[in-house]
Amino acid sequence: MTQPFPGTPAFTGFNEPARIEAAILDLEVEGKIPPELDGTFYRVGPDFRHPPRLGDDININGDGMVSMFRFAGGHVDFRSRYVRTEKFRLESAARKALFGAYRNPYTDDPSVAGKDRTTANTSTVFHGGKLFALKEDGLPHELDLDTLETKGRFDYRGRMTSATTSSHPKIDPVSGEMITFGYEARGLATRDVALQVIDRSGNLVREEFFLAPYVSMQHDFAVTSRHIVFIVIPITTDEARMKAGGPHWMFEPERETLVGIMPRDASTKDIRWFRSPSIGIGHVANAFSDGDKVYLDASTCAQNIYPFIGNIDGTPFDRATGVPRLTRFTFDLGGNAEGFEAETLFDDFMDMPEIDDRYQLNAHSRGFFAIADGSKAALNNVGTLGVGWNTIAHVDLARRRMERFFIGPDAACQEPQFVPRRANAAEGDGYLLSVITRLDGDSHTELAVFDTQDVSDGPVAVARLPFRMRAAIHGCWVSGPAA
Ligand code: V55
Ligand code: FE
Repeated sequence: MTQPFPGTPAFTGFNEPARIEAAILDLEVEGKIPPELDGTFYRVGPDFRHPPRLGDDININGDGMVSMFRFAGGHVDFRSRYVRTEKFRLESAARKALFGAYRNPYTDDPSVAGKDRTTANTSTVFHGGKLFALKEDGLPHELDLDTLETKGRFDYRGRMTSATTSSHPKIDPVSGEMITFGYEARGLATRDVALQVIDRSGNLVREEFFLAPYVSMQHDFAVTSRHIVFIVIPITTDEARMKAGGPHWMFEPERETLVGIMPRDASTKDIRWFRSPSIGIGHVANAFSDGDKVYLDASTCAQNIYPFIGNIDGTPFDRATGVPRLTRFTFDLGGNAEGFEAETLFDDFMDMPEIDDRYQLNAHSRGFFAIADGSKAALNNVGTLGVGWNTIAHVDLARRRMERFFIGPDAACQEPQFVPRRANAAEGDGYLLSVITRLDGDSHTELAVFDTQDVSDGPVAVARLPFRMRAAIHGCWVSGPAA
């Protein structure tokens, strides 16, 4: 590489690109890895392969770097590898960035016109016996479960006709189906949304298109045992703006926030839209149906939730109205009201929600989060999604209590992953895995294992990498030995 990375926040400190593809047998462990932990923690995040074409960039535009921690018999093995997207292959051959701004093909080198821009950098999912890396602007990329080699872009044998599919699919623990959706489904800035259902064996069995009220960053959605919930927040696009080299997304608070709910066994024509003045709804922890009510637990803030997205009136990102808090929304399908209720469950600055996946789509009482505790020193404000998480939390929703652990100064933790202690363990009883990066003079990344019974006691084991990784975003746990 003949050019350095820029000295901007997205490329320095915790965000400095690492670009390390590694295979390490038996990580050094402090403490004791619980021997019953048997399976693999996969994750993916943005790690820029090349300096950005336009001089600077936003974190979420980095190339997808997948990593895996495989647990067996008290040992942990590690592997990391870039997803070989078309973008990655073209740019690697050229030894430089050819693609420009996030989701703006008008800023690309003409030599890559029409090529697949996706970075596959946001989440991993295991379904139908296959592991995928996901990004909401493209199709899934299938990965080898052992080597992380990219098997290729996956379109469900031609049956997925949408151009996109979400980074936040939901798996029904009862039927084994995966329910997901793609937005901008018929190309750049299109209003089309595709509802997609994949059966437990991995066959796409339903793809139904509808029009969103307006084109919006639909980063997450929700599913219950009986309903599907689409979320439209006022982060909007504008093709003329993109043509002029501007950003794909801007926050436009004059627009309403809309939540569309349909029965799973009905058509997208039956979506009923609930509405409110602009609020920011981000990651979904879970949702469930009870009688005529649908309950949705999600990270919510008053206005723009993403620091990396500009406000359309030119004002800077406002942290005061952008703090995500766990909020329970209630939608009443029994009445005729267009509004809905919102209750803040905790006042903490928290996001990256996880639950015990055995309770997905059904009533849950436990949750796991990353918190940015502003009362502690050394908060890094430029983590991958614009926040430096410094605290891991296990939340008891029934009692409105939480147990939390501050990971120490000069450190940032990532989305926790819950693993049940055993197949029939009680809800939330098990282990919590979180990757932590420390920049305290001995910069490195480590994987902390907490017992969910005693999160506030700190990790029971820490597996240490001999280098620093760039932070990942979302991941998944695949139980059992190597495939
Ligand atoms: C988010 C993350 C993304 C993205 C769009 O968390 C939204 C929000 C890592 O990429 O492309
Ligand atoms: Fe996400």
